Amino acid sequence: MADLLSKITTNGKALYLAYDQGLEHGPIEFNEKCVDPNYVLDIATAGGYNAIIFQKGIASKYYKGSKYEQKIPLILKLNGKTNLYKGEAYSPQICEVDEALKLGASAVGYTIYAGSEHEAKMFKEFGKIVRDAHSHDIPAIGWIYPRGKNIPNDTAGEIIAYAARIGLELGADIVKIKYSGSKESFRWAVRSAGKTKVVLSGGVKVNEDQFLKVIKDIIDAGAIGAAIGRNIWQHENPLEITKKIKEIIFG
Ligand code: FBP
Repeated sequence: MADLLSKITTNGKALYLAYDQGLEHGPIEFNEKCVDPNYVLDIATAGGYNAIIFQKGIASKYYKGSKYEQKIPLILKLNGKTNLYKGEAYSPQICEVDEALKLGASAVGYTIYAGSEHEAKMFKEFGKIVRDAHSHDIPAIGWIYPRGKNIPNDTAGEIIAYAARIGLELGADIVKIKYSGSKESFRWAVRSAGKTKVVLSGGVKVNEDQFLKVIKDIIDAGAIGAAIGRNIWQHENPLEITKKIKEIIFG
């Protein structure tokens, strides 16, 4: 499994720059600078991130065939939804593994809203994605976010540990989970994920010290790193905070 992750890790650790929020939340997340995917690609390459995360539209227009393609690996997100959709949580698949490979992807990602009424559909789609990805020797990353009317607190310690375990059970190579609120509860999530590696999902932009403390907690707890967006490209100095985060993750 270590070989499968070698293109998107450094000594078993990882830092990914996520930029799929334009679909998930809309341009409300952006300012004049970070609305431009090239701005984010510049941060990712200059900051030495292990990979950039895009949906297929941005991957085809800004990454494939560009100067960035040789500089930074791509993780292609295969499903997505908008904030405008208010139904029970479901994120349909909008791209196949073979399309991702044509766009230059070194790994694929997929969001599962565990506990949602549509859980079964997402499990089925992800099952095929894991199979297809592994048949092409690339890793599959599960964004596992328990969500829906049955999940009153989606960041409770036992819920986050369950999310991590779901990743292991479904065959994800890496599981991307939210912070559970403490180092101890996150450690249990990492234990629950077993041989599936764990990365943190960032969340809304917060005070820098607060964010660095979370990064330290999750690394102490055994996570391999983080897949984050807003706390970086909304930051007034993205490369400065990147450097601090890398010191914690890579030592
Ligand atoms: P952030 O670090 O900006 O939170 O990005 C991580 C991420 O998983 C993105 O990949 C995704 O767009 C977003 O969070 C989804 O967040 P949510 O579903 O909680 O609104």
